[in-house]
Amino acid sequence: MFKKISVIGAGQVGSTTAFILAQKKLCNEIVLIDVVEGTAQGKALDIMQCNSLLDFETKIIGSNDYSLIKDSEIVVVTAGLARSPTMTREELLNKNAGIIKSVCEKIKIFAPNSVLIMITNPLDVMTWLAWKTTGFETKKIIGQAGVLDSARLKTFIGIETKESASEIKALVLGGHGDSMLALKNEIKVNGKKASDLINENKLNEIIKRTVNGGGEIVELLKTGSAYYAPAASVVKMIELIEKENDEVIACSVYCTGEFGLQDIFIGVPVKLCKNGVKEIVEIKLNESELNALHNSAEKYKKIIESLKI
Ligand code: TXD
Repeated sequence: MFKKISVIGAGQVGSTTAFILAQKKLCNEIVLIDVVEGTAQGKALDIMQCNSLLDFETKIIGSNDYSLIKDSEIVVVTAGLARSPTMTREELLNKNAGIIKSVCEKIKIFAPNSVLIMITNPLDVMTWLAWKTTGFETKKIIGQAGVLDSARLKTFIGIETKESASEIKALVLGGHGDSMLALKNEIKVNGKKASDLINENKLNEIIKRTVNGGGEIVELLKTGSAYYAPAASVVKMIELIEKENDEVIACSVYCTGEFGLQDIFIGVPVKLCKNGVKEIVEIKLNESELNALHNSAEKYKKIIESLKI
């Protein structure tokens, strides 16, 4: 059990993360920080008032004061703007870059030993910016995207095969955007290859829906973007950081030659531990998968070069 986990940004993803974390009893204290006066305080109080109903002891503090994140083992960064229906993740770039820079400067001062989980979009770029701003060891900075994209794929495969989603294995690599890459051959339903159970057209349709998984929800909601599954994905990562087991998930992490990728944060298979990234798992990819992964990484390298900060 962690002593303290802080969540920066008490909007939809941040507050839902705190709400699930409290119920999972993963830490003694959650600090929720937001720039808007009252938002974090109100959400924290609301979540605390579930304690007798949902049976948890977690203390939840909401504040605008970053000094309260001191000694956090994990800091989750959700601060930023969400995508509107007409906005791509990349258009959010410069607005969110300014926010992430200011947030990470404070994390560097108040929680220099924490593991950082980044959520803000465009995810792979903001994860890189968090590294540049904090100067933390690369293994301590992890972007959340692949857990969510893989979960979306599992949901759709589960609906199609009528199997429980928890019996489905899937991995989505690459950047959190249109260039993400679902590993078709890795999709297994109760140990069987999905391609033996679902016809190719349908499987391709499911993969396409996964790639547009966030966009589909943005269009339905009209304002704001998805938050239940994104928050649950963060909590899953925190569980794995705690357990330090060998479960392999996809996260945006710093590559130093793995899959031939250099000097970039991008979604690859990893194992997590209390220090952050335990290991990047170099599973075998075919040539077209490797190309797709490299193209995705190149795309984000270019976006990083275009950053105006
Ligand atoms: O899988 C993923 N990585 C994603 C990412 C899945 C879903 C959402 N994704 C992105 O997360 C989304 O595109 C946004 O960039 C972030 C946060 O999404 P959310 O839906 O939570 O946005 P909200 O509800 O607008 O909340 C953002 C909060 C809001 O309360 C602001 O007041 C606050 O961030 N904010 C700040 N807090 C602290 N410090 C600063 N500087 C700050 N600026 C804004």
